[in-house]
Amino acid sequence: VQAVFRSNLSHLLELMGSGKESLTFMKKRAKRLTAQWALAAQRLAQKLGDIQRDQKQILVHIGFLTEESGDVFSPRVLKGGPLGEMVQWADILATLHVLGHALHITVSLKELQSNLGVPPGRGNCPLTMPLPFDLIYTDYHGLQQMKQHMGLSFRKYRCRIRVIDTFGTEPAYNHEEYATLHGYRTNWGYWNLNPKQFMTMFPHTPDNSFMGFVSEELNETEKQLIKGGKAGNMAVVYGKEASIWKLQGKEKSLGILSKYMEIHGTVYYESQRPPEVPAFVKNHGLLPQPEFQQLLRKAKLFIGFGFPYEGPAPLEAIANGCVFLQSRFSPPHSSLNHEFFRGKPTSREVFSQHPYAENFIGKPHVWTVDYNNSDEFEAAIKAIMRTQVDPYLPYEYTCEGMLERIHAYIQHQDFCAAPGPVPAGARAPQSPFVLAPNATHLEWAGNSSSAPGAWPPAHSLRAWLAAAGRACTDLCLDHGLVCEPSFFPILNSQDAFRKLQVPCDSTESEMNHLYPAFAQPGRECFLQKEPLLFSCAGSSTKYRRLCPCRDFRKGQVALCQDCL
Ligand code: U2F
Repeated sequence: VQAVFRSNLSHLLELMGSGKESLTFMKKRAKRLTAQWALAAQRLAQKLGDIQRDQKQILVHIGFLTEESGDVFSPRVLKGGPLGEMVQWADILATLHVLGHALHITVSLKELQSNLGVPPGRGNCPLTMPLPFDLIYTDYHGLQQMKQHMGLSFRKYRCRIRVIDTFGTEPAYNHEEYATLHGYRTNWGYWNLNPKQFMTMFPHTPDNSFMGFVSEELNETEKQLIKGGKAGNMAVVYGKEASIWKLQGKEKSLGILSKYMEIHGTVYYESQRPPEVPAFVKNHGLLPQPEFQQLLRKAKLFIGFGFPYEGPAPLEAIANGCVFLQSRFSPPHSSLNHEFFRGKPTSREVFSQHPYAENFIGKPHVWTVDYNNSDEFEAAIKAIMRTQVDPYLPYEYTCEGMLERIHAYIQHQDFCAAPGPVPAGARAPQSPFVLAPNATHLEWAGNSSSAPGAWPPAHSLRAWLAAAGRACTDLCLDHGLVCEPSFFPILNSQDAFRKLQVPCDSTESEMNHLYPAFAQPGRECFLQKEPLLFSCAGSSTKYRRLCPCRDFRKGQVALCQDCL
């Protein structure tokens, strides 16, 4: 059966069921965005032409909403709890539905079991049963539940699973044996999945797939209207929970801000004003999403005081013509030094409250400053008040961008296929690379048909030897490219080192998430022995890593030029 784009979401809304506050929030959102999805589907259909798309049978099991996992989020939907996850799941459901696939949605263990065909009363089913789904989208809670209730089928079918994982899982944490031996074992990781099966909220590391969510897009008339209607001295503070107002050192910056602007907040409260919120702040209480958007449309500035990390609201603010001002973290926050990230399966260092806004959007929309430096802070506020900005939304966060990306994943990502060429190891034949004319990096020289169906296509590969201490994620960005882990297997060879003129005295093949790499002392070259450990993330001053990079589409970092 062919998948046909859908512009009507009413069937999806029925499938989503009811009862929980979280589901109500998600349904309202999907319904409100119907027109945007429909228009995006029309545009993407035109762009793709008459390409063949199979309709997939897809199970979406939202583990964190099940009673069995505690469902801590639903009761907090109306109380200022995190809504970012709800925003994302609503958009994932809408995307899969609009792309024309057949959805089955479960938010309880019972529904999960009946969809998987586990006989009632047979908790841990030891049999391998045929799985009626091509794809399963779930989260870490759901993954655990499936492992417990699918018996032997879990092993067989786990390649069909996609794990929605807000902050991401780096390869070193995903490989069970390696994580256990080297101190990367956390509560979440070590599932031995292909790291690309984890799908993140922002493009944190290319080791995972970037899933994302959407923000509403304005048409030209709306943009002009909003620009005209801005209150030049109105600021809205980022965060719905009173606790963010207790963050250290905030009083001083708030005091400075209040000299120039009228400060608004959307902090949840029960009966009286939360004591943490100063009297000069105009607090609206937690607003329904559309009213929050209206507030952003009037405001000039959206300001973050360090928490929450990496949520959707700054993108919405920027899309509605606000400037986003946020604090720089120095030293950066990570799972090593901050409670919030502790136990998360990543070593990523977060240099500001919203690194995506800082690195992918930047000025004039995003200002990242040191809040401990009052002069720098005050200068930023003054400069912002003089700056005119247009509403801006990166393509990858529009409905069309999200549909395009997920379409490409469904069409091309296959983690069930027999593993590609085993890392070539020391006996590798000639690899299809040449040293580029400027002698700094390798380029692909094979014809593109040498790996039919390979995705992303190998001809977009370019490879460098990074400086000591540099991660491949950063090295590729330095060259205006992005690291592409699926190219590691073709790069992992003695021949690649040779062509790059790396002076290897010896070459070993070992398990290490930083390999392939060159160790200057001893002039040793190391190849990767375990394909699951290929990792864009990670660095050590001991090694110069060998890094595969690729190009990307403007505003769509997940896809290479020829990836559609
Ligand atoms: C992030 O979760 P949050 O829910 O705290 O993320 P936000 O950026 O605050 O925004 C979530 C949505 O809340 C909406 C707004 C956003 O789409 O339109 N909203 C609202 O409806 N009413 C209001 O008054 C104010 C905002 C992140 F997404 C999570 O993954 C993290 O767990 C969490 C902690 O870092 O931060």
